[in-house]
Amino acid sequence: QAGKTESAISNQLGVKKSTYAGTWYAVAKKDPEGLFLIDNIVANFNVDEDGKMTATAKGRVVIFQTMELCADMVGTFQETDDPAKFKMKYHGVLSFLEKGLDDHWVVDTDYDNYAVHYSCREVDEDGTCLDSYSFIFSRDENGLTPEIQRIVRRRQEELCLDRKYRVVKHNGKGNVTHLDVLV
Ligand code: FEN
Repeated sequence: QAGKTESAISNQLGVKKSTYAGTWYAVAKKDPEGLFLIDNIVANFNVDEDGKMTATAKGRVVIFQTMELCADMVGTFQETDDPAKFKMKYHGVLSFLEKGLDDHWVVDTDYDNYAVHYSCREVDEDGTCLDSYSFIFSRDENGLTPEIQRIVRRRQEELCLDRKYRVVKHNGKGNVTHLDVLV
């Protein structure tokens, strides 16, 4: 799918990391190619005394096509020239879970209610994105107000990703630990 060029996304929003910290519930996501977190996705951002940002993310994954478990992921962030763009190095607490180094852009946030995240894994020669994922995060696991949904929808359009998002369900099974095989 055609993505936006990198330079068109940047908004030079300086992320106030300590204000951004805390719990964010994924309420919608656009999947990348391949394996990904399915639902019950909760991220927790933390900033230490030196200003270094780290995050954990939990979410349901299905392994071996039949078993579901709660993936426990850890990420550390490096800053870039763009104050809203980070490099996120991540891995799973369990070694067979995915690891990688992804972009992590905070496209828009009001810190209190919503955040629009975007990551491009593969950039084409012309600067457009060939493989991306994106999360819409909410401070409230029950979702976003209609007013904020309108803001978010505009951002999704700007990313050329409108209609590519799926709602992320939170069904209360999210308290399973990473070895609770449910099936
Ligand atoms: C983010 C919030 C900030 C912290 C982190 C985030 C990203 C997490 C990602 C997780 C991917 C997990 C996968 C798991 C997996 C942005 C939410 C860290 C990108 C893909 C399987 C499935 C099946 C199998 C093995 C592994 O590896 N799942 O057989």
